[in-house]
Amino acid sequence: MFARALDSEFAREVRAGLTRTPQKTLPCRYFYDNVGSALFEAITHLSEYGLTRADERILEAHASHLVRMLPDNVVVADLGSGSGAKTRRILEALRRRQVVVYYPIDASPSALAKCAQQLGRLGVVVPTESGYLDGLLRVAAKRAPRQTLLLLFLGSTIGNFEPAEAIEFLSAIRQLMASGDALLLGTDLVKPAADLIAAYDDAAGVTAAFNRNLLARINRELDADFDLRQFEHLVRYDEAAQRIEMHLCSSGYQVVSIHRADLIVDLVPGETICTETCHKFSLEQVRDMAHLAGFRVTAQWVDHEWPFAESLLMAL
Ligand code: AVJ
Repeated sequence: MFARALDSEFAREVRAGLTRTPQKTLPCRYFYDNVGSALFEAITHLSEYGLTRADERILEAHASHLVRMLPDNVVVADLGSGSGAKTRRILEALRRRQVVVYYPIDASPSALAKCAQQLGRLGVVVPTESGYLDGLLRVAAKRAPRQTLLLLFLGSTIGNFEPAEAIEFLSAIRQLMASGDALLLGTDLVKPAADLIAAYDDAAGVTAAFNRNLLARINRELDADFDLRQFEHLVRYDEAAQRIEMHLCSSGYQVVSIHRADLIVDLVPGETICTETCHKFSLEQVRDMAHLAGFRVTAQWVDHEWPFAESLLMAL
């Protein structure tokens, strides 16, 4: 009882996910500790994982056009900036016409430090270490009346939400924006199942290591005794739901103690823990989602090598 009163948010979410029936789950946002962020960075370089390169190609090809579609005097905020590599193109285009002020928002201090270091030469970088809505609230409070906010939500992180949650999240963002502000939304598009499976189950096993690291993190931070060798990386594509699912599959009967979450977990052979779902979209689904959340869609750019879209949304 007392131990629980002192629980961290991480401990509470792990306990809630691992006691869920019939499907145990873990929240994917905890993938990104320092090891996990480095593994994700490695994933973005894999030949099977075309998503990040597609995102970058679109920004490289269309950043100037995008900036021309915005009013003067723009400030840029970035939800889940990571190291900010993709954002560089936009800041470079913007810098040709105005002073750049850039607010990266990320939960990872190491990612923010890298971001400030890499983009600091392009303008004033004001890092915010926090969750998405919290960070946006803080940035919104700092902006001047005549400034237009360009909010970036790249990399198809929106795909981690269930469809109804995605609309709720975009609506919540909309509430923190002013009419006339812009949101650039990156979304991975539906493509052949084989390409998607390969992207999340790469031959070198980097994604498997990324997945298992979530258990390693629980071992490290919550004093648990997961045996990582007893868990298989498993990837499924649900065609009807248009989503990739990542699981960790128990190879035998196991009992795991997670001391700092005050929890003992039983697993049977073949039982899985669902660690991530990544929804894929059609262009029309992105537009519908945007409209339901209170935005107008003013442009959509598509990469055809790895079907991916960047949509420019204006707050109504
Ligand atoms: C960062 C959520 C966009 O869904 O592709 C990559 C995360 N997980 N490989 C994705 C991820 C496994 C990624 N997002």
